[in-house]
Amino acid sequence: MVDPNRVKAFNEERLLDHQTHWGFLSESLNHKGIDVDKILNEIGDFQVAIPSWALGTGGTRFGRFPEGGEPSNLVDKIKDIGVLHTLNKSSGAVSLHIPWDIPKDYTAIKTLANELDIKFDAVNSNTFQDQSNNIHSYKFGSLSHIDAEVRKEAIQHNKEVINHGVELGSKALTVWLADGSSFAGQHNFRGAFQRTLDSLKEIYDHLPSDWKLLIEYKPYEPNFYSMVIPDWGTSHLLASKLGDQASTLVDLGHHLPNTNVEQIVSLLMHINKLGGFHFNDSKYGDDDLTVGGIKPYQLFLIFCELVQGMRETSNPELSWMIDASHNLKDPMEDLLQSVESIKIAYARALIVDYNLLKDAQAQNDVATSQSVLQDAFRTDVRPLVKEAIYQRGGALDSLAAYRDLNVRKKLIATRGLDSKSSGL
Ligand code: LRH
Ligand code: MN
Repeated sequence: MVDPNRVKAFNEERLLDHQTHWGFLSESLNHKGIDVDKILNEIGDFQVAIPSWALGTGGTRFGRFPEGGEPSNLVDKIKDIGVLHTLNKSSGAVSLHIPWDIPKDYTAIKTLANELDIKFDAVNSNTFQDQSNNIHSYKFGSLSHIDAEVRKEAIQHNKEVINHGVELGSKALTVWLADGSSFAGQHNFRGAFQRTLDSLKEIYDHLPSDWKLLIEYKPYEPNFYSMVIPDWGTSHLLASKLGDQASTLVDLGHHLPNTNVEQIVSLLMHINKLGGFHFNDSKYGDDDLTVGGIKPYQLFLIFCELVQGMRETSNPELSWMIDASHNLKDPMEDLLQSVESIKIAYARALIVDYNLLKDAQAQNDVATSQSVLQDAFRTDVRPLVKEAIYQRGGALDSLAAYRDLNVRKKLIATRGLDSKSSGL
């Protein structure tokens, strides 16, 4: 879809302007004693997994406004991620959702992904919808369901998702449960928790020894009185009872307003039980909006905890994934902007002077602690992110390149206006 030579030509027009800004920034960072080459490599190597369910227009219950040219099968989804990765050299992984994206031909899909330098990150199970071949309904839950036969079917589904992942080379299963209640008295909290734990144990025992089980929490929706796994504490309780291969997945949108998410991240890293992320942003609920589009300072503070945690704890390697849903924007433009926001937040967190911060914290010098962080946040690190991507053959401005190359127009020409992608 995207000819790398067109990306080269696109960059040539912008190189001089980039080098001016990059020259100024790298000099000022060097002046502060920052190891610029080390940061360039950390930012350049950093890959974010693209959700297979966010390459189309999910819409809301009130309406869906598709752009056209959506990928209606897994091959086209991998190809679209290939376009993103060609432009930003930062989207080298996909997170599949089963059964929305069951590969028809493992070898063909792996070959295509390999050609596009795309790896398979965590696979996601789905026991929040009834599939046509379901024997039982998940209306009243799945792993927590009062009926053992329903739990058995949900457990079997998760085992099958693991098997699909093993075929693809994935190393993690993400479990998010819609299980809960919408009316007080509808179910017994302790019973639901215990049934969920027992079900997860059977799934855990099916994990290959080098796999992770990522337990995703969410305070509400689609249940509106209680969720069986509403918060990080419950997710961690389950993960700690299951074993070392189980950890907590933090979806940024799964927090009640004003929750201190960076504190949750730091504590889970402190106990080596942070498994990964679903990056997005939100104003009110689980809005699944562009990363860093509403709370960029929170995203920066989260990465400050991640940078310190990755240097000072032995938390296992994390799964870096986006979880988004689109209705007003071109899905691929939104994903390009989200990946860029993540890299900008990470780069800002990497230029923080943590020694100065620790000294100020030791003196209870609050103003200095604040300014150490704000100095980094107020530094325009975009030239550094662009340089890292440019050095790997990507576009100096992935969104502008995407438009310049008329990608959406070409997709509509080949797939039509009405092609619909599976997912949310
Ligand atoms: C639930 C969730 C979960 C996915 C779904 C697509 O809100 O964040 O991660 O399974 O979105
Ligand atoms: Mn999620």
